[in-house]
Amino acid sequence: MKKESRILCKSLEGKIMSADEAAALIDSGENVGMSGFTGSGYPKAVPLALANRIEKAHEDGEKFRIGVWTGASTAPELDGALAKVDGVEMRLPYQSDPVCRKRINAGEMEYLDIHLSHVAQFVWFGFLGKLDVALIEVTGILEDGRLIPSSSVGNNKTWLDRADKVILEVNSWQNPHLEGMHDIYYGTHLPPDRMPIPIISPHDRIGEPYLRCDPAKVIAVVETHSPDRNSGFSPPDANSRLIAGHILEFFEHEVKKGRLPKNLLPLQSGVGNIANSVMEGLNKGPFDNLIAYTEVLQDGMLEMIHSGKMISASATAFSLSDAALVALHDNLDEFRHKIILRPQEISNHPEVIRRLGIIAMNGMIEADIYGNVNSTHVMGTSIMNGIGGSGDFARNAYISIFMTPSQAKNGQISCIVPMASHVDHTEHDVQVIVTEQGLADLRGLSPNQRAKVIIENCAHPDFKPALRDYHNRAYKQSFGKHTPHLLDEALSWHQRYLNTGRM
Ligand code: 0RQ
Repeated sequence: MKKESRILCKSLEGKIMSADEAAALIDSGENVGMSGFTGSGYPKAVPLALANRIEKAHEDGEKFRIGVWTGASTAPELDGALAKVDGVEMRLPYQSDPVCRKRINAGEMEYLDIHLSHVAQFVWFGFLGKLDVALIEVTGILEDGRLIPSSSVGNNKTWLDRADKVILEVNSWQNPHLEGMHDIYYGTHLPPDRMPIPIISPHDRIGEPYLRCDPAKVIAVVETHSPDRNSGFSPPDANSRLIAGHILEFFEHEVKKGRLPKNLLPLQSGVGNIANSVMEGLNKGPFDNLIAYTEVLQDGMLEMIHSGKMISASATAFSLSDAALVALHDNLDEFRHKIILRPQEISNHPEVIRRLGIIAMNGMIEADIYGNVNSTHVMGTSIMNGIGGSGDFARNAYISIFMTPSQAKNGQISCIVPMASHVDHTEHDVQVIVTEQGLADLRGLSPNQRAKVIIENCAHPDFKPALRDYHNRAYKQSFGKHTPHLLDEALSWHQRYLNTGRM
């Protein structure tokens, strides 16, 4: 498809305009549902133009802020640019931008950190207020106004359905051969009329390859030619390799015990270097015919599909390095039949995750000795990114695994602590914890049994004595012995190390 042939809908030809003109159609106070998920498929021109407009308005003493709703994290041209000019009143549901993070933690920007599977239904329920504008990147527009989605789907279907005004960015950088890879399901209804989601196997297609869009709602079409923000992965370091090794060994053990089939169960893998290393480990490991039912497709999974280790992957977005992107584009005809991109309300659907029996593997900031996991807040108060889809998967998985190096900040902080300073995943949703030190299988264990296994198998040797000491004293002195704690001491753990100069 040539650049000029990507807008085939005649009635939209008159709506083609510059990013500045499109940005002028967004008013202060509006909630804008933008495309974008882990650096792919986000609008690349209008948010920048809007940031310029907001900056000028602020220089003129006029307040101009909008609500920014997305699929998940985006890029400096969107989150970074709007946060820099203090243009965001409320951000939801997930971000990972340093400028955004700074503003949120300084109390200058509101941030609603919610489960990714909740977003679409909360918008339909009316829980989040009115959605005014949908600003969506697409690969192309068909004659009848339907849209060829881009490199992520996220919440685009919901934004297009619910917003009064639609602005489309048609990005000719996106590969036209993405057409046919997406599966947009239009069968979700509101309670009490909901029906089961008819996905029986992870690779079932249940919808349509295009996003429906009423051309009458489209107020602007902007043509762009800009790359996605691709994520570079560092080659697996020693810790990631060890973590991957422990997980592979655990899988082999589970297969031997008959608790997992030989090709495992559908895999979900979180974002980041460790998750990517686990995928690399699986690519070299003994398991064949693997399947993914996940949220984000990273390099490691793409390699497994290419090598034949993995037969199919269902996700809502790509998050690839430059090299992997080239491989994707070079082999898109092969990948299109093996990869399905779905709306995030389906990729992260609790009912489907529970039924398919997903193996969930996610990163974390810290876990406490009883297995409560903090995925989001450093020292309990500063947001890192957000819960993303980790809760959707962890709560409903067949086995929920959380992984982290045992220490952060060059060994100054233990990632195993007496009491998690913020809890995203309770002890009830965490079956396995892994660090480079080892793996703690928490299934069937009481809190005190869990504490022993987590400390002995996962904590770094430098921190083991203090953790054992805490648990022993808590067991003796605590009012209740079921989950013993010394409440005054537990949450001052980090502070204690700060005072002794270890942090
Ligand atoms: O900070 O970059 O300033 O050095 O946290 O830590 O070790 O690089 O690990 O990239 O795997 O991220 C939980 C953040 C882990 C991620 C989290 C500091 C550390 C570093 C990153 P620096 P690492 P990762 C589906 C799944 C929630 C969303 C999710 C995440 C930075 O996995 O956002 O799971 N998860 N989604 O130094 C202080 C500690 C720390 C710490 C780490 N104990 N104390 N700082 N750090 N542990 C995908 C989506 O939902 C889109």
